[in-house]
Amino acid sequence: MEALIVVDMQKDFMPGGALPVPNGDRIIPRVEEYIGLFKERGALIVATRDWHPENHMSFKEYGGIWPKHCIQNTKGAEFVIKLPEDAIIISKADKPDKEAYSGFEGTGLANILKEREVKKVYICGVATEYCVKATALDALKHGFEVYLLKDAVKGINPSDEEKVLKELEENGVKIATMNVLKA
Ligand code: VGL
Ligand code: ZN
Repeated sequence: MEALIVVDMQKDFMPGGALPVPNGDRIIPRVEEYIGLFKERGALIVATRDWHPENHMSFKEYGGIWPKHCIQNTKGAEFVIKLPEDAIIISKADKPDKEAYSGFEGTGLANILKEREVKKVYICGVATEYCVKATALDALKHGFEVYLLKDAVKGINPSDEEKVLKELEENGVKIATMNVLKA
């Protein structure tokens, strides 16, 4: 079984949002194309979301480094992509005193995937050097075969992109694109 993991495609991470990823909106069509492709392949579709309480420790006001973003049940936390009815939504960093960049951290995602006999995971979304990277590395630790969908990720700092992809590859993540998957 395969799973597509769409990381944090939420309003606050898009241009105009509270913690924007430059050009983050440009990958929306490609992410939706991947959702369609993986649905056709019978894969599990997982969408993670940053889901912070109003007083989250990652916010500057509470000693963290980020402006307030993705607060539970607000507009900024809404998905910007269309998801199928049966998509699995994974909410992370939802307690005031714990940060979680990875979709596997404190969410039970590894067990959900293992119960469904998922072996390969394909990862896209934002931000490349934070939540995408942490999710990919955790997926490796949990023993999955991991593919990063290079044409459907964006970073907060675009100049870090090459470095991050190289680091992921060195750790065993495979890089894929739409051309390769459709071939
Ligand atoms: C993220 C910074 C803070 C992310 C989440 O989704 O990459 N980055 N919270
Ligand atoms: Zn966050």
